[in-house]
Amino acid sequence: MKARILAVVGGLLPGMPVLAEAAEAGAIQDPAAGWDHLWNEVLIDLTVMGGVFAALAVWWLIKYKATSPTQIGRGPKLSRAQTWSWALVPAFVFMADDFFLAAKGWTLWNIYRTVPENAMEVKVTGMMWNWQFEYENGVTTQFYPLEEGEAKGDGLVVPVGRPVVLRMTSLDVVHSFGLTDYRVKEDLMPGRITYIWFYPKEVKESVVTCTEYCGMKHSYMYAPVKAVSATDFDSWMNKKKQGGA
Ligand SMILES: [Cu+2]
Repeated sequence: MKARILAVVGGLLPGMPVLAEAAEAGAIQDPAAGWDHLWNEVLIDLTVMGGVFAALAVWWLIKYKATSPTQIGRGPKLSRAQTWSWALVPAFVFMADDFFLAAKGWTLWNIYRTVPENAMEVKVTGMMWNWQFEYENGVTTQFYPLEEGEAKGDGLVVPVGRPVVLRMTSLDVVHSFGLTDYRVKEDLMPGRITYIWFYPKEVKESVVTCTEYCGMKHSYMYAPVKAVSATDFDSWMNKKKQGGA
């Protein structure tokens, strides 16, 4: 049923391949692609609506400009039906667009909250002031930026082609895991486990930063997120296992 609703919503307008694609059974939905798609759509909507209002305002300013200082303006005589139409039709058009975007936002939010079954799980612990990543096999990595502009540790290494779910908590204060490249962000709190997932599709290095001010060395709280090929990931993991978790 949900898939059918997604397919109907996804098929409403051309240029909505992401949501239509999301309805395909078993396909991994990339939240980042959905986020970009919705963001672009909001920008286009704002531009079109802003353009319409600006053009009308300019046109009316010129059309109804007073031609002499003594001129008294006169409004057009509208019937009751015309009055209601002018009030309701534009309101309906713009509200319909708002609700349409809200519905797509809701669909995207559900994608963000639904972790794919084959996702690789990594436990993330945030603390003043570094990140710790623990893999399912117990291997743990950290990342410490040092005073001299150098750093220690691997950060988060993930294989391309497999979704990654992060189960996160904090040892002390509220931190926030902000991974812009994958369009994800979620808070970490002591005594509570929160989660987000993302889908690395190509080899690249990104940076996670703490996006909640957490004290003196908040700006030191960043770490590399390396998406590597599956073979590189396996050999990295084997080395880690040999070196002791
Ligand atoms: Cu922090």
